Amino acid sequence: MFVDEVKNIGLKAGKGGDGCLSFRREKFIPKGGPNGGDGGKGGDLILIGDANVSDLVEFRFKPHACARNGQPGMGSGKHGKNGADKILSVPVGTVIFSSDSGDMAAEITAHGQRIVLLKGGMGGKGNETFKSSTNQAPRHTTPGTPGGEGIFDFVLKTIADVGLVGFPNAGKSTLTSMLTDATPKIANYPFTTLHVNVGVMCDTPEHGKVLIADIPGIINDAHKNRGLGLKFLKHIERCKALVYLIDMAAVDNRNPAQDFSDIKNELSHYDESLLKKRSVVVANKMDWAGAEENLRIFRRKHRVDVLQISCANSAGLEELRRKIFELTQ
Ligand SMILES: Nc1nc2c(ncn2[C@@H]2O[C@H](COP(=O)(O)OP(=O)(O)OP(=O)(O)O)[C@@H](O)[C@H]2O)c(=O)[nH]1
Ligand SMILES: [Mg+2]
Repeated sequence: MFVDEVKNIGLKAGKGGDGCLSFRREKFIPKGGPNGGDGGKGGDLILIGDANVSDLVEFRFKPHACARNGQPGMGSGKHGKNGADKILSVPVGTVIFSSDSGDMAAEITAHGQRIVLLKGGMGGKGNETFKSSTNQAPRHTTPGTPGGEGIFDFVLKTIADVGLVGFPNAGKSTLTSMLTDATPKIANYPFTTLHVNVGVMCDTPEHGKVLIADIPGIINDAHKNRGLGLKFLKHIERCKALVYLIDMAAVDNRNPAQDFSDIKNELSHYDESLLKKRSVVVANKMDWAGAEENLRIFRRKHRVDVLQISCANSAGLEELRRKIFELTQ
């Protein structure tokens, strides 16, 4: 199970410990003076980006977490212990929204990034603090303040440079396996991919790290929840560039020209700005008999540059690599 969205996660930071009311009581020392210590600070609720955590499944099964409360102050001027922080490891790319307002509260975009989502309460003051020349025996203390709390929705939006979009069976996962270190499942039937796969295409000083995201295929009327719907498009929202992968084998009476129109139409239903991303249109399966003819028909309808490849014989893959570097610079 791959979980990329969990709603209504109840989170709470720790309350500050109360200040203590106490006086020194020692033999032969009458009126020993105030010695109530301060309360400890409440623990913070902290999020840390962890590249080894791949999804949000943990929160599906445990949709709540709280940090520890601070301990109350004690006599003899002792401070209460601070409450332990609660640290939640989340996948890189997690966006946190307030469930009530829908406003974004935080975003984790890097491994090791640390965000205090909710601050623990302050410890209260013990009566020792209030001692002064005019008040030698204060009976005043303050309570610890409450920690922050709230209900949040966690949404994982994968961070990749390039997103692959296309109809099911177009060869997105095959291409991902050829260009990157990822090993997604590949099969000759639609909806083989059921969640996002991210692969590293390169990691060099010259080009930096280039990540490619392979998502499940989109079909016509996906915005009406046909097929797997559009919910996986959140994983390409943050990509710099898109690769439109068109299946030129066009078996089962597919129409590549129509496929491209449909994909763009579905993307625009999700978010028009996806269509404004830098992109390349790639004709796959050019090894197939009839692919050339299908491409000719495609070109009559769409006046766009098309890069021809075949994952079966690796034709055009080097050129596509170069194009991807260009698009992601
Ligand atoms: N002849 C030929 N077959 C290809 C080529 N690229 C992919 N295939 C085949 O097409 C089929 C589908 O490939 P996938 O990579 O699983 O397709 P996908 O786009 O990831 O499909 P979904 O995950 O269902 O959206 C597999 O049988 C592949 O072997 C190609 O260039 N030429
Ligand atoms: Mg696939």
